[in-house]
Amino acid sequence: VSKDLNLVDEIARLKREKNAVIMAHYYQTNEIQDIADFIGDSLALAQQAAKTSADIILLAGVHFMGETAKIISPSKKVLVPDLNAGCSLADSCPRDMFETFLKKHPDHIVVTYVNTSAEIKALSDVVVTSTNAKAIVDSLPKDAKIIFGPDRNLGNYINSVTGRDMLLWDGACHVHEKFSLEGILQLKKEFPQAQIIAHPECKKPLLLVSDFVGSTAALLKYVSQSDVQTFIVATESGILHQMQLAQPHKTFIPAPPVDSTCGCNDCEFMKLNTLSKIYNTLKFEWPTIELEESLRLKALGSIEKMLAISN
Ligand code: CIZ
Repeated sequence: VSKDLNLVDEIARLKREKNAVIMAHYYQTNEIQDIADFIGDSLALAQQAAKTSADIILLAGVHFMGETAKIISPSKKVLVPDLNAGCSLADSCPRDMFETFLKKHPDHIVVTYVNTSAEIKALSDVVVTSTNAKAIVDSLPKDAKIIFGPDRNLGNYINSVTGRDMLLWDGACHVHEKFSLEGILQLKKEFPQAQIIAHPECKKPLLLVSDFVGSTAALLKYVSQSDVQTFIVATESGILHQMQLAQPHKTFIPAPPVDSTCGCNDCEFMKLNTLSKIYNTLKFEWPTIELEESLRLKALGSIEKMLAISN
């Protein structure tokens, strides 16, 4: 990309010319969030993908989010800025191993978190996000046997708030698992008025000391509605941008990771996306997300069930 190019203007021009829309996840960099037409968690992005009238969806997030958009909107061209932007949680649930696990428990309803590949969604009865996981599990018959995957921390948390005893797949998100409980409690000593707020993908000891647990959308809503002025935020640091924009006079402190050489918890996959990659992706309409139709249709069923319960 030429240095003279004003990327923000050029991206806006390409979007207009091509009837494209940019959807960005809360974990994207501030500059990407600032040029997005729509910012949200994966539930909101999926809902938006289902109703957009754009011809092209550029999904600034990680690969499974682009796949979800393509599953829902097959007639649209779905672009992602970097095909290497994967997800440690999705990778912790390979299809062959998950299929073998399901075969051992054929009488279970299969509930999977949206952070999975299309292959895993195709093996699932219903998909959930962290925003709607409790409501969807609550909607299942009380005596149902349930498998929940791939996030063991979210699964444990949903078990605790629903009173279920779901069988959990042993996966996790590397970003949410690396927060330092010690470092967070130290911060709490320095800022005794601050509240600790955490994403349910964090480990249980951290959730137990948190004042509020919720998805990115729920955390954002919570900080806007609360009278508290200072928050220690235990999720990927990208969400702090929208929190600060919504509440400019409040203080948001990113929860420290175990590795003290880096100040906050960034997801290196989310952060692979850049403005220049977005420009090139829109210009060349590549890379695209492509899915085999039979796989897409199988995955669609479990996403449609989720959207029907969430809408
Ligand atoms: O579901 C999502 O978008 C993720 C990955 C986190 C959240 O809670 O929003």
